Formats: sequence, structure tokens, C-alpha cells
Amino acid sequence: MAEIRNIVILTGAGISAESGIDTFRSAGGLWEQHRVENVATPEGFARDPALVLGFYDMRREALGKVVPNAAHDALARLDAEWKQGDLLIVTQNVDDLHERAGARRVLHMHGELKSALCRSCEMRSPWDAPMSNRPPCPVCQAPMLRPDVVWFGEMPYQMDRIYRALREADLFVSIGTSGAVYPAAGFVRDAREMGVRTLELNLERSEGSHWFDESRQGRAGELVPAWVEEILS
Ligand code: BJW
Repeated sequence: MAEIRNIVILTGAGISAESGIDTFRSAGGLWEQHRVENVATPEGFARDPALVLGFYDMRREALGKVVPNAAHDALARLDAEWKQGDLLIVTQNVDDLHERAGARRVLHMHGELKSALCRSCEMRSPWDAPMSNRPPCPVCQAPMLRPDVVWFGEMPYQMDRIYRALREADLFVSIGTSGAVYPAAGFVRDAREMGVRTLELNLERSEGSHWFDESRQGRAGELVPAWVEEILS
């Protein structure tokens, strides 16, 4: 532990599950309720924008009814108290539960539910209202807003910053993600090649579990506070 200075933490849907937000690939998860190619691809949006806008309106509204859980709180504590090096929480989640728990060093590689992207002027705006009614862009007034999220076939955000942080890291921790979606699923192998120690905290072994130096199974709400306590003490 004494050798660890810089930490990169990757979070996925599993960290928000105990807050009541559906994961994607679990039984009864979002991809059983909706066809991924219809709601999470640029082609699906071009085919049926009303369906896609409605899907994200529903999830944005649901966000108002949930609160951060013990895992978000623990990472916020780590963010506040980790002084011996850098820390970056890279989240694939589009919810704002890390921020609402108090974490500051958070990077949303798949975008955010509470942000709108204008297809006309390409500007981003904070957004906390429905989009199905085709509201105007706050910057250019064109009624061309889409959810500011990363769909399949699109480039995730801030990849240069993520890889830079991984190169400088001593420890990579992956929490509550299935390891099914790239490039995030490849971070563990990238980290290993760079000589970074790797730890997985997940309900069950993920697809890339064998790549980790250590894998712990259990609920994020229990595993994450215990690990944070361990690393801070
Ligand atoms: C708990 C728990 C509890 C439950 N406690 N744990 C072949 C090879 C390589 C790549 C590709 C390929 N074919 C196509 C691709 C590319 C494609 C891809 O990966 N496809 C795969 C399906 C194969 N990727 C892309 O297109 C990406 N872009 C891209 O690659 O650009 C080119 C590029 C090249 C080089 C460098 C950089 C870029 C874009 C991917 C965009 C993904 N978008 C989504 C939707 C975002 C908006 C929204 O939220 O609607 O992101 S899809 C969805 O999956 C969402 C998630 O962030 C992402 C990952 O899901 P996650 O978080 O892992 O959730 P689950 O449900 O899968 O897993 C939950 C886990 O939690 C489980 O393990 C549970 O056990 C666990 N859990 N409860 C702890 N209480």
C-alpha cells in the first residue's frame, strides 16, 4: 500500500445498482427492456428519435428519485482524503451519483444524462428537463438537442486523459462493470501492460476477471467502503 501513489478507478452500472438504477446486462436489466440497437446507437436515433429521447427522458427523471449509496460515499471519501498522489474516478455511468456523494475528480467517459448536446452548433449545455418535446438549444436555439451520451460506434470522451492517468497509475480498480464494452473493458489489460496493479470489485467475476491481479466478489455497497478503509488506514 505504501508504494501506491496514483490511483485510477473505473466504475460501471453495478456501483449504482444498490441506489435503484437498473444495470444493462443483468436479468431484467435495461437491455432486456429495450433493444440496444434501437436506443443506444446513432442509427437507432436517426430511425426513431422520439423513442430514444423518451428512453433518456425516463432515465433522467428516475435519477431524481435515487440517492448515492455507501459505495459512492466511500469513493467520495477517498477522493477527499487521498493526498499522497493523484486519483481519477473514470465512470461509464451517465448518472450523477458520484458528484452528489461529493466526489470531485470524476470523468464521465460515456457522457451524462444531465447534459444536452446540440447537433447543430455542437455545444453542450447542462440539462435537467425532457427532450421529447424538442426544446431549442440554449446556445443557438435550434431544436436539435440529443442526450449527451456515448452510443455504440461513437468515441468515448477524454480518452487521452484516461490513458495518461493509466500510464501514471500505480493501481487500477474496476468496480461494478461487466467488462463487456470497449474501450473500458480493455483498461485492465492496458494497465497490466504498463505494470499497474489491478483490482476488481464486482458482484460476480466479470468477463475480463482473469486479467486482474485480484478479484473480490460482493456488493459494491460493502466491498467499496471496506477497500477504501483498507487503503486509507
Ligand atoms: C454489481 C452490483 C452490485 C450488479 N455491486 N457489482 C469488438 C471488439 C472490441 C470492441 C468492439 C467490438 N465490436 C464493437 C466494438 C466497439 C463497441 C463495443 O465495445 N461493443 C461490445 C458490445 C463488443 N464499443 C463502442 O462502440 C464504444 N466506442 C468505441 O469503441 O469507439 C472506438 C474507439 C477505439 C479505440 C479507443 C477508443 C474508442 C462506445 C461504447 C458506448 C457504450 N455506451 C453505453 C450506453 C451509454 C449511455 C447510456 O447509459 O444509455 O454505455 S452501452 C452501456 O454499457 C453503457 C455502459 O456504460 C456500458 C457498460 O456497462 P456496465 O457498466 O459494465 O454495466 P453492465 O450491466 O454490463 O454490468 C454491470 C456489472 O455490475 C455486472 O458485472 C454485475 O455483476 C455488476 N453488479 N450489481 C457490485 N450491487
